[in-house]
Amino acid sequence: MSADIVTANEIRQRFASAMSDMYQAEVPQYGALLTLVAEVNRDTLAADPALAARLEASGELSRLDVERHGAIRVGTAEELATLRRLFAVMGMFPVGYYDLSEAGVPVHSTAFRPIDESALSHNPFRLFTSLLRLDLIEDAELRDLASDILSQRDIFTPGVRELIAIHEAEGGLTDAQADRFVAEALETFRWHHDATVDRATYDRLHAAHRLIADVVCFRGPHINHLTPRTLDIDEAQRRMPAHGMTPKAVIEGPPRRQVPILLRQTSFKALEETTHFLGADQGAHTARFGEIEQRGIALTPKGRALYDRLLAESREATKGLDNEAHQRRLAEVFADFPDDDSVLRREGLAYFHYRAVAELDDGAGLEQWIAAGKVVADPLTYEDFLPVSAAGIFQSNLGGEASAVTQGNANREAFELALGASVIDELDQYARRERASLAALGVDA
Ligand code: OOG
Ligand code: NI
Repeated sequence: MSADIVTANEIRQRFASAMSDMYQAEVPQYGALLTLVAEVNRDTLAADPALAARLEASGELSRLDVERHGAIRVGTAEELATLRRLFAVMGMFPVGYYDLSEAGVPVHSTAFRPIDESALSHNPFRLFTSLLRLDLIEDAELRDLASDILSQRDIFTPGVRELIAIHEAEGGLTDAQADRFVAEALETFRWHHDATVDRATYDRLHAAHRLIADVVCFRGPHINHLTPRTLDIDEAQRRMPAHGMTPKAVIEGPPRRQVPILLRQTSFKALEETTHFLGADQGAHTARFGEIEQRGIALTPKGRALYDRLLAESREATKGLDNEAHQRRLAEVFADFPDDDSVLRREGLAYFHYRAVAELDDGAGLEQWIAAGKVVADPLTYEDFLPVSAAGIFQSNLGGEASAVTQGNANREAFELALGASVIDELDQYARRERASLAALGVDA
C-alpha cells in the first residue's frame, strides 16, 4: 500500500458529507430538518448537563452532529452485489436481514454500516438498502416487464466500477482516488426528474405497488431520505409544524423512557415531484421524504423478545390514536419493561460498554467496582433498524393502498445469494463489543 492511502473512515466521512450536501440541494426541507434537530439537540444538552457529560465521556457527542442514516431501494441482484463492494470501500458492511413483505412491502433489506467501535464513533453513517422482490408480484407479465426494464440500466458509473476494483486490488485508495470515488459514487444516488419509461408503463407498475414504480422507472436508486439523530424526538415532533413540516401521525418504536431503548422515528410525508415520462407526458412521483430518529440502548435477545411482545400487545390498544394518546397507551404497556440502567444490566436486557475510571484493585469483581464508582457501564447505542418501524415509515409514505403483493415470506437465503455474502448478525456485534470492553478490564464474560 502506498503512503497516502486514505482510511475507510475518512472516505465514509467525505461520502456522508457529500451525500448530505446533495440531498440538501435536492430537498430543501431536509435543510430545515437539520436546523430543527440541531436546535432540539442544543436545547436538550443545555437542559441536561448530566446527559451531555455522559455522551461526551462515551464518545457519542462528537458523532452526533454528523450522524445520519439514509435509504435506497434497488431492483436486481447485480445492483445489490455491486453496492456491497462499493460500501466496503467506505468500511460499511451488510448488517441484519429485514423482511418487509410481512407488512405488504415487496422488499427485503439490510443496513450497510460500520461495525467497529472506532469506526462507529468516527462516523456511523448507515444506509438502509432494500432489494425489490419481483417474486412477490403476482402478475407474471408485469414481473417480466419490470425485470426487462431493470436489465437495461446500469446504476453505476464506469469510474466508480474502476475505483472499486482498484480498492479491491490495492487494499485502499489514495487521497485523489478517494475524492474521485466519492464524486462518482454520489452519481448512483442522485435524483432524476426523467423516468426511463412512458406514462402507461409507470401507471401499470404503480398500480401493482407504488414502490415497484419507484424502483423500476428511474435511472438509479435515488436516496429517498437522510435522517439526523435527535436527543429528544418528542420535542422534535412538537416543533416540526413551526418549521413548516407535517409530521406523520405517530412516532414509531418504543415510548419515551428514562433510559431510551432501541430506536424511535418520525417522518414528514414524501413530496410530490414533477416527473417527465418518455413521450413527453408529465406527472408526479412521490418518493422522497424526511425523517428524524432518536437512538437508545441496544437490547439483548431477552430484551428484544420483551420489546417485541410488548409492541405486539400495544398494537390493538393504540390503533387509531393520535400521537399523544398513542404514546400514553404505549407507555402504560411498556411499564413492564424495566427503565433503570442497573436493572437493565443486571437482568441481562441490554448491552453495555464497560470502562475503568479509577485504578482497579485485584480481588474485587465487576459488581464491586461498579458499586465503588471505579467502573462505569455506558449503554451501547442501537446502531440498527426495526422492521415494524421501517414498515410504518414505508407505509406512511406509500399510502395505505391495497397491493397485489404476496405477504409474509422472508427469504434470507435469496437475499444473501443476491448480495453475494452473508449478512452480519447485529446481536453478535453488540455482544462482541460488550465482551471486548470487559476483557479490557480483565473480566472474562
Ligand atoms: C426505507 C424505510 C425504512 C427506517 O428508518 O426504518 C427506514 C425506505 O423507505 O426505503 O428508512
Ligand atoms: Ni429511515
